[in-house]
Amino acid sequence: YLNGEATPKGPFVPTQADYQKVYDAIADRLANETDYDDGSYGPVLVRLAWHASGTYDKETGTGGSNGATMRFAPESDHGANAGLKHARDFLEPIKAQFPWITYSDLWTLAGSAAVQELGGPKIPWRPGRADGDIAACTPDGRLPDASKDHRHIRAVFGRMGFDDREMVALCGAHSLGRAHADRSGFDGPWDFSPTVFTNEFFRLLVDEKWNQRKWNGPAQFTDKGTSTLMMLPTDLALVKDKAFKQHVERYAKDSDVFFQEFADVYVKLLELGVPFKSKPEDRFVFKTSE
Ligand code: ZEM
Repeated sequence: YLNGEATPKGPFVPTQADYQKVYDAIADRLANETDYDDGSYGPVLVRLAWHASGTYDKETGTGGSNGATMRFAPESDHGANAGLKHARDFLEPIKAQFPWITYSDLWTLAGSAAVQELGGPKIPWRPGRADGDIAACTPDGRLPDASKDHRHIRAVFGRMGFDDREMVALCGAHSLGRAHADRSGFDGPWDFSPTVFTNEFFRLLVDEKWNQRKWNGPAQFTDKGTSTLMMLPTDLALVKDKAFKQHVERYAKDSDVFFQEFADVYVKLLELGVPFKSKPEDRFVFKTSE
């Protein structure tokens, strides 16, 4: 055994230090693999964790991050998951290095690590997810459709168990990354710093004037100032709906409030439907890399 110690009797039980090693390996790989989009795989890792979790249905208890069923078709082929193979493939060397971690724990841990490494708040995380089989794949249509309005947002996120405030906070993840014409059909970044987690998405929603983009693609919006940014119809629904808008304004005004409320609801998202044996107070807070 390692360092000539006696062979341990029971199965390997990873500790917080072991999960920190997984975190550190993800952070290293994020720092070294910069040949992607705006220089970081972080945004697409955040999206993988979200799409693995956001299939949850509180009525039936089906879906959620437990299971990592996006490894299988048909779920991997659902339109909403286009492009997430880049994130899953990015994590394969990590899985090979730490074969004891389940895919479902790895994908959510990576979502937590990516937010922290891109300058966002600490995302406390705990293990306990088991990988499922193909029979646990969720039906298509559980994730939100960007061409829809406030009623659709409330229906989809309500099914997961979120309230208005939580829905708005979660959508602040659009501070990160971009849309790809060859994935969703939409195109462009939401803000000027797509690899840094900030409240800029909310500031732009409030401060900019957004016009419908004139192009052949799906209806999306572009900023009047530079015409380089974009908003989805569902993003603009967050300022068209009064109850949503009050939270957009709070987050635009106060980055600390956004960071705190985002962290709480992203932790909740990543834990939907997981039959933990541990308690919330047992969550690990990972050390962010220097
Ligand atoms: Zn997104 N998202 N999202 N989102 N998302 C995209 C990209 C990213 C919606 C949506 O349709 C889209 C949340 C909520 C909602 C991220 C995180 C989170 C894209 C572009 C679309 C179309 C995909 C592409 O072309 O690559 C809708 C309709 C949402 C709610 C109403 C929530 C919640 C998120 C996390 C907590 C992230 C990080 C990206 C950028 C991915 C990348 O590859 O850069």
